[in-house]
Amino acid sequence: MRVLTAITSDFNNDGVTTFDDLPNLANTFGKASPRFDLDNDGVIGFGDLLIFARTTGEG
Ligand SMILES: [Ca+2]
Ligand SMILES: [Ca+2]
Repeated sequence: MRVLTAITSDFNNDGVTTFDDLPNLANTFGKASPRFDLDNDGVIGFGDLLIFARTTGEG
């Protein structure tokens, strides 16, 4: 049974959040993209960047 995982900042799915994941987020900036909407406000913006920065280096 597949378990849905929470949204993380690991956009390229390599197991860790690094700056390699940043282009994926930047590409959706200003758009509505649930996969990258870390603060869940409906659009990709600075709040999501802040969360990304805070989680960089985490698994
Ligand atoms: Ca990653
Ligand atoms: Ca957002």
